[in-house]
Amino acid sequence: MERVYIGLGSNLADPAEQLRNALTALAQLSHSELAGVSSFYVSDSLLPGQPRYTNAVAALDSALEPLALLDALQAIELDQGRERHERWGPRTLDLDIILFGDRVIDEPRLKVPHYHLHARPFVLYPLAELVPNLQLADGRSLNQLLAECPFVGLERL
Ligand code: A4P
Ligand code: MG
Repeated sequence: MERVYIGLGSNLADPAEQLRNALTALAQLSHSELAGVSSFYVSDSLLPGQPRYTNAVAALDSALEPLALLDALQAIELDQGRERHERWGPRTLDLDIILFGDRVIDEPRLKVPHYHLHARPFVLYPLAELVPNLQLADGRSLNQLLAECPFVGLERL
């Protein structure tokens, strides 16, 4: 089993309900155990003109290989009515693999650590609830990233 952190986001169709449904689906994933969930946070979309997002981070212990887990997450997204129109468009559910153990993955379908981890308070602060003293594979600490990414515009539910 490896510890995986998954970012959840939704800004359509009752976002908090979307996140709760996604967590139920994650808890039922094969070869995996849901190990923890952060609080939910609401913030403005990074793109103007979109509804506000609700975000959270989940800790999953999984024996799945990274691409198999990505397939499973995309199946959950589709199950919950995700339609891909424009990149960064509004979505009923977005599931991102933030960290996968200590692995650094650079494949066409999967980049880990997630490429925007360091710049996104709605990922960093929920992650810090679950693992406050996290060290990243590149040597940076989560505390360092938090210091450079103020808790601005985030509302903890
Ligand atoms: N992919 C590569 N690496 C990963 C990974 N680590 N985890 C690939 C998951 N997927 C990964 O994703 C596009 C492709 O990325 C996937 O097919 C997968 O193979 P997508 O979910 O279809 O597209 P997307 O989500 O529209 O693009 P992207 O770049 O993932 O957008 P983000 O980064 O998710 O940003 N504002 C707030 N407040 N909260 C948000 O959550 N999210 C976005 C979307 C914009 N503004 C936001 C939020
Ligand atoms: Mg995504």
